[in-house]
This record gives sequence, structure tokens and C-alpha cells, in this order.
Amino acid sequence: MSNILKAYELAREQYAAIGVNTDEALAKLDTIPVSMHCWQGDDVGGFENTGGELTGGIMSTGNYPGKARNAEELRADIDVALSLIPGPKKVNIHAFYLESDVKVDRDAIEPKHFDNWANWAKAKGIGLDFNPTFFSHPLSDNGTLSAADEGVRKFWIEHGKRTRVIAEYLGRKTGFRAANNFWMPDGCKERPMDSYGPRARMKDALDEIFSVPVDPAFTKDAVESKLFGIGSEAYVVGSHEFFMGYAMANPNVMLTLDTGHFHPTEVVSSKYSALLCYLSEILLHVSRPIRWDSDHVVAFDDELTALMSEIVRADALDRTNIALDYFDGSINRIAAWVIGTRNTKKALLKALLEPVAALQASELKGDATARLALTEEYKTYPLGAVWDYYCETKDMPARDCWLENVRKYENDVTSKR
Ligand code: RNT
Ligand code: ZN
Repeated sequence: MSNILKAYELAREQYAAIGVNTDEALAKLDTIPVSMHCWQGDDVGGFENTGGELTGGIMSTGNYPGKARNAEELRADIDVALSLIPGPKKVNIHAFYLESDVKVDRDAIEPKHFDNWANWAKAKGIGLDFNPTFFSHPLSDNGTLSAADEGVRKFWIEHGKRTRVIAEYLGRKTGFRAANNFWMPDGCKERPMDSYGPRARMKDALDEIFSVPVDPAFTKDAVESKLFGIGSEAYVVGSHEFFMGYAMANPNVMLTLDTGHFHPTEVVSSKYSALLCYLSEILLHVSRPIRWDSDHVVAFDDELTALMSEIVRADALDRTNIALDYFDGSINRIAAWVIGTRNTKKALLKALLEPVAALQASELKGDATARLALTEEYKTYPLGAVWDYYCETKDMPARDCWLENVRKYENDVTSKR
């Protein structure tokens, strides 16, 4: 018997003693997809080949060699990452990852420009998620959906409409509903004289975009708020209140909570259940802000485990879409994907290994002592043994063995780019 199996059997007994069935927890984990963002692989560059730089107040730092230079390389890199992450996955792409021999502007994109992505995902049996790209474009410098210039606004409204058609197409092709997430960087470095006007324009623009029906079986829209960006420190049109209100007023639109988009002392784990009372579905962008919205690789830290526990404790896995959003160009980019995605799944498993009903029952009785004593004890229960076993049953490298595969691919492929 392998050490991993031996360790699992002991762990299974230990969890059984507190009323947790590890096999059931793993079966549940195995039904929850995590959506991995393609943009970690090329530092949010996109493939429009216009030579433009990344704008919109976001930034990938670091110059680690070997980043993907075209869609084929990016998909090959994602293939390697996916081969090292157990369980269900989706891949999240942005409109500027289109493929075309001729230049296609954002207001002219069509489903066919994403056929390679769709065919690739279908062949792997995984779903795709989608995002309009409202940044890194000459017309995005003075606002997009909130722009005062009507022509600019119309351009971006057309872009938004087209992305919904594409997302529906991707959902239909893959057989998995594709989330279509709207994040607009519109904002100001200083306090604007008119903070209301841009918001009113953005609201109307979104109403127009969302007025065209799409098949809810294949796509669902989401809106993502933000506190500030580089160059939009004082004012962001799409603030938390703006999009929280929008999602509440429009039940077909999900609210996206990015863990890096709030004041540094605020955490999404403490907002999540409040929003669950009003929203039918939430989309998470799991990220890791350090002092600002720095989009560090997701670590297995207190906030990640708290957030996953909040979802499980509220029994809201079916109302929550878990996606990742970070970009680090300072380390091997494939390793960055594997680290963050495995951490997210591991944190979810940790949450599933909690005896939630028993703990909630002692809380109901007012037993705060047991609540603290037991949750603290359970923190060092053998999660790792259960995770290793899960990796092994999925034919994925357990523990740190995956790093060897990344190194080999780096040696054979990415270092030669
Ligand atoms: C930016 C938002 C947004 C982007 C991606 C690329 O702060 O988090 O989600 O990171 O769409
Ligand atoms: Zn985000």
C-alpha cells in the first residue's frame, strides 16, 4: 500500500470521528469547477498584435522568460497547467485573445474568432468563460461605457453586445454555461466635478447591452466592481455600490467580487453572505492583493480558506462561480497557474472537511466555547493526506511532484521562446 493511501486511511478515520465523511467530501469537491484565467500566461497581453501596452490601471510585473506569444503557445501552456490540477476546471478567456489573420477591432468580433478556443475546450470536455475587453485599446483612455463622447460609448456598447453573442456560442459549443464578466476601468486620477454623469451613462449603456436576449442555458452576464486602479485612484465609475445596485436591480446579472477590489482592511469573505441574501448568483475573482490590487498568485492563506468556508457553510456552492484572477510575470507562469488553482481547490476541500452541521448546532445552543475550541483544533487535521489521495485518484502528481513537470516543460519548451 502506498504511503499516500496509508496516510489517507488514517485521515479518513480521524475525520470520521468528528462526523465528516472524507469520501463524500472528495466526491463533492469533484463536482465544483474552478475557472482558470488564460491571462496569467501572457501577462494580460492579448493577441490583437497591435503592439499596444496593457492599460486600464492594472499591471503585471516581472520579466520571467518564456511567456506565450500566440494563442497556440498559450493553449499549450494551459494544457500543461491543467494536466497538473485535479478535478473539474474551466478556462476563462478575454475578447482580446481572439484569433484572426486580419485585424478585427473590438466592435467587429464574432464567434468564429474564438473557434480555436471552443474546439480546444470541447475536445478536453471543459467549459469556457468569457470577458469583454474594455482596456488596452486607443478608445479606452477616456472612459468606455461611461465615456462622454457618444461615438466612443457606442463603440464599446457594440463590443459588449458582441461578447454576449460569443459567450452564448462558447456555452453552446462546449455544453457548459459561459459566464461573461464585464469589468470597465473607467475612472479618474482626481475627484471629478461630475461623478454622477459617468455612472448614469454607464448604467444606460449596460441596460442597452443587456437588453438583447441570450440563452440563459449557455451564458450569464456578470458585472465587476473595483475601488481604484493605477490612474483611477480617486474615482472609479463601476464602484462596489454601483454594481451591487446594478446586480440587485437586474436579477439576471451576477455580481463579481474580486478579492483585490476593496479597501485593504475589507475582505470578500465578510461580504459574501450579506450579498447572498439578495443575489441569486455570485461570481468570485479569487486573487491576492498585497497593499494594493497587486494580483499576486493565490496563496493558501486565511482569507482564501475563510472565503471557501463561507461558501460551504452557507450551502451556496451552486450559487457561486469560482474564477481566478491574478497575473505574475516574475515566476514561471505555468507554475503560477498550478499554485493558485491547486490552492483554491485545496481550500475548498478544507471547507468541505468541516463538520458544519455540528458546529452550527453548538453555535445555536450558544456554545461559543466549543465553536472556538473545535474550529481551532480542526485547523491542523490532516487535510494534506486527503488532498494527496485526491490527486492520486485523479492521476495527478501529489504534493510538490508537479513542479518537476513544469521544470521539464520549461527546459524543453518555454525557455526556448
Ligand atoms: C481588473 C479586474 C479584471 C481583470 C481581468 C483581466 O482589476 O480584476 O477582472 O483583472 O479582467
Ligand atoms: Zn477581477
